[in-house]
Amino acid sequence: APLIQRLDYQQPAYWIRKVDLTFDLDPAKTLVTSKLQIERNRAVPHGPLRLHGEELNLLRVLIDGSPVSFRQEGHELVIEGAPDADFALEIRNTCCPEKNTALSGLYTSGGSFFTQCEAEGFRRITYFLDRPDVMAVYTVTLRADKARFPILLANGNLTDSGDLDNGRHFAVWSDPFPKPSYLFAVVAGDLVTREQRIRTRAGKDHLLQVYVRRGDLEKTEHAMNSLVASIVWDEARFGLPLDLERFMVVGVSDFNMGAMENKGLNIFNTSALLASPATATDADFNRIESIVAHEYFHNWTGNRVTCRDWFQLSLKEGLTVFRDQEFSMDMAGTPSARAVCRIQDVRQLRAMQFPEDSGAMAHPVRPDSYSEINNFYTSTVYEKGAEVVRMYQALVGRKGFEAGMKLYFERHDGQAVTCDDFAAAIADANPGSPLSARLDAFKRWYSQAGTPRVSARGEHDTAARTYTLRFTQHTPATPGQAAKQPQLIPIVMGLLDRHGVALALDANGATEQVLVLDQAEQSFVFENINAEPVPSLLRGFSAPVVLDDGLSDAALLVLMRHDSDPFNRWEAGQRLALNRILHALRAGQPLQLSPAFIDAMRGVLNHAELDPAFKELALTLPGESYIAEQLDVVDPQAIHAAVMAAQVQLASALRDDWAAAFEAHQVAGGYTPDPVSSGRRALANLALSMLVLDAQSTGDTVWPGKAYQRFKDASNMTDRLGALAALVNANAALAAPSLERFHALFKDDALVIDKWFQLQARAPEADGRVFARAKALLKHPDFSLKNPNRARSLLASLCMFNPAAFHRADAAGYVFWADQVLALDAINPQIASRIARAMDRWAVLAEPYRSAAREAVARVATKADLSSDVREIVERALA
Ligand code: DPP
Ligand code: ZN
Repeated sequence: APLIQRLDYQQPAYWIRKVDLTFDLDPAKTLVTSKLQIERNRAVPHGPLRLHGEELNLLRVLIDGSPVSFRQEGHELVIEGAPDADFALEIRNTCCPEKNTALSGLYTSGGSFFTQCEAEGFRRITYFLDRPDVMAVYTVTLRADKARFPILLANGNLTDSGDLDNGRHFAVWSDPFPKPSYLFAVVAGDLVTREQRIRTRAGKDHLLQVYVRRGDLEKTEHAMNSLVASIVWDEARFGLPLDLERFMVVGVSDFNMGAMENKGLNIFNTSALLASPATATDADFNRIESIVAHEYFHNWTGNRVTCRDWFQLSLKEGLTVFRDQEFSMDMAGTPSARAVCRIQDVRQLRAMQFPEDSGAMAHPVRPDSYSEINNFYTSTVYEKGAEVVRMYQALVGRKGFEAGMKLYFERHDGQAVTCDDFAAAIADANPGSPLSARLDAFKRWYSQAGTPRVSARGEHDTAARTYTLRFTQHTPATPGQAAKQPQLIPIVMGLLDRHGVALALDANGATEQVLVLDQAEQSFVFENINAEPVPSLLRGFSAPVVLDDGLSDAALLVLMRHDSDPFNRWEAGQRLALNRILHALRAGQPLQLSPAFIDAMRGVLNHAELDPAFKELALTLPGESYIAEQLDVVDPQAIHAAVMAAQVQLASALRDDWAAAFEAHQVAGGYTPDPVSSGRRALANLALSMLVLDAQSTGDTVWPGKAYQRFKDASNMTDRLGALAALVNANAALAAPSLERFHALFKDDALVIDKWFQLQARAPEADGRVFARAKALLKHPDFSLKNPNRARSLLASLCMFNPAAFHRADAAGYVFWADQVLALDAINPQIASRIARAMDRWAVLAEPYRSAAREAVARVATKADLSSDVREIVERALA
């Protein structure tokens, strides 16, 4: 596939203003009749009409009712003789939904029809100018067998429906809002619905519907509640109302992404929609709330204002992730619960985006080139993109940011625009802010890949009573970008004395300030500082950078105990642990936790005021991929050994405290996924896993027995899975019977069986046992490469989330990876290419992993008929 360059953007030669589609739905052969109102774009030179089309069978092409000559060039239908004046184009084609295993375009799942059009799936339904800057008004007629497909849905409002001959029926939908083709959607099948009517602030009535398969209805209550909460929040926080009479959400079990924001007809992976206390964990409930909100928020940030081209993807994704993160924090409520959300988001960023930003696929938030756009739905575009939006807010303030959003919609409602347009709106609404003065420097966040390294050193001058903070910054080279310019970095900070008391930073007595870095080296001087303070920098993780503040363990302990910023309290504890682990790894010595560290952790665990959810995060050691990020040469086995050693020591040293914590954090009464009770469950589950781990080394059988009992008796999935994980992760003797029992209990619930696969493939490796089990699971009757959730539950779990099981001296993990990527590529290139990314960072591996990993990537690359998706990933890896 050719490389597409951002700077090559040109407007299309034609606009499509109106679309009238008719579907005669049949799983084996669906007939699509498309009538398009087309207008030449006079802003660009006259040229042929080139429509995208893939995997289609073309039946006829008419212009203004008459046959016209055309040719097919690769994936394009080319019409030379299109009229200069407005014209009507009619196309008839067929496609084959039941053979569509790529799950892009129109496909079947569980006997129903679904679509996925973002980014370029519409061209697999019919010929079209399948690009986001072509926006049209759609009318859609669906015709299908009434018994098999009683529900017929498309975007917008239902304007007509009725019966046809031969047991068929029809429905006509029209969407009043012009939209790009990637937001088109159709659903047809035997589905049931949960409905709710709401009246919004503006006094308008709306119908909300959640459609799922028969039997799943009782699992949709949480999604519906989340939708209502999202609607209320967006109106309150940003003044953005629901603009549709009817808003529909549909669940499907075969889906490549989490969910999709099609106008008025969101389609969800069932994993991001269905929840009941018995089958979903607290984390699932949270994730569903945030994805339902995310897709709903796209209705403004993405749909009303969309992207001009796919290089601008972060315009809608970074912004919408930021919005869903803000929503989750507001829903969480208390400052502590908000901090827990923030910590979880940062952990995710560090685990996924930081490695991406330093690997073969490193790319700017607004990429410069791609050959397959599906490969750029990345954590850089999403999560780093959200951090960029968060920095706007840090620089202009919350009110200023809201004003900027208002201006953005005033200027661009109904348009397809760019990241530059967004930046201009926020800056223009905030003249005089540190942003508008240095907008060009700020926009380097869109153009430069790589995670900036910031170093900070403080110097206290006793005589002058000043404290000087000297910063340097540097962004490492990334593929195609050797030299970088300084980034604009907001550093939210404070100073503490050595007893933990916050110091005044200025004459007004403010104890927190935002320093804005924009040079390679910069200093800031604070006056009236009597003694060497402890700096608390990058509070709330105010910029997506790696900070080296050179703080001693003693200083970190002050922050951990006293910082007013809960994020930095957590961060200080993580840094203490990280320092220990890195020290051991660099020295090649066994890890030994210090008594001071153990005491600090005990202090956290037994603290009278800290929330259990916060404690759980503070007592969880840094992840293996984040530790790997700190090292120039990565030995996954050594990292795993160090983390396991730390865990065993923490388990043993705090044994009595864990036991007390476990007992003290039982949740009585019925299940609710609220932050307080989910925090208690999280801490109890961590305690239990520590106790079972400790029992493995002492030979104690009490705690494994208790875990087994809890596993059997649990009244909710969080506790049941927590107990099961404690047994499996410690390799307890009771793990095998528990896994068997769990499978038998939930064999008919695909989403729970996904957890069963995932838990086994993610278990801590010891003696190759986990890898062997994962390989055996490939042959399990419930395993299938065709269902993306199932494929990920085994393959991504092993290859991307279990480094010690995957990176083996005998290279068997890499052989497994290559085999599965190739097998999957023949079925579903988008999912194959996700798994392919497990090798992004092969070049930093220690030997013998490095050479063996490279060889496996090269082997995949030699396959002649790879998809363009996987080809781009492996070629970048080898470049
Ligand atoms: N469905 C994906 C998302 O919402 C892509 N738009 O992020
Ligand atoms: Zn999105």
